[in-house]
Amino acid sequence: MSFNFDDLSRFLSYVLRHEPEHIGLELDSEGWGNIKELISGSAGKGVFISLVEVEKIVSMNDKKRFEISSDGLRIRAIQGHSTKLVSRRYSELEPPEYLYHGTAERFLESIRHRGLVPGSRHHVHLTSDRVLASEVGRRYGKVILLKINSQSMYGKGFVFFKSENEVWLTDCVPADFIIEVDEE
Ligand code: HQG
Repeated sequence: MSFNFDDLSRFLSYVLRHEPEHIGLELDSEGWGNIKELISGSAGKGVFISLVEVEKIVSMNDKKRFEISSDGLRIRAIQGHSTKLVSRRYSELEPPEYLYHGTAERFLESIRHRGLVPGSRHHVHLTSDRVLASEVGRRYGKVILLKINSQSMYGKGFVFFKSENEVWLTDCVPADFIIEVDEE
């Protein structure tokens, strides 16, 4: 079976963020796994990917989702994990006044009641880029853009992290800090 670049990139997201055991790959708590093991484990599942392709996916990735270690031996997803093997440390940072989260209309009732929760991932994902937030929400249906009063959350003691690829992360966003924005 042949895979195009996007398929391979999605496959890397799947194993490095969610199911490393699918290819028998070990990840440490910072998300690092051995590239040779990734390549051989993938081949064992019929996904043939060369070292050059891995390097190309990492360097050309639109959201800089992956990183290769400075010795060239290991690879990781920077954020977005759901696997319990990984528990990354990120830099704690004061957020801007507002951050954005794109979601689907069908989740809105629940979000109004419970606020934003991480679901299967380790954090709620936020961005300073409202266009990007809308694109993320669109993946799940009719998009709703939520503006998060992040500075006010921070003032109340909520902790924010920023990943190396500029994604803002926090444990939860209570409904009081969420403003529903009309995109049009
Ligand atoms: C929703 C992309 C019901 C939430 C992006 C979202 C991101 C609730 C979905 C990264 C809820 C979870 C993550 C509640 C939250 N009730 N639904 N109380 N609270 N939700 O995919 O943030 O392209 O796990 O709004 O850039 O959409 O993959 O999270 O719709 O950084 O690199 O539950 O994925 O990056 O969905 O996306 P996800 P997300 P990549």
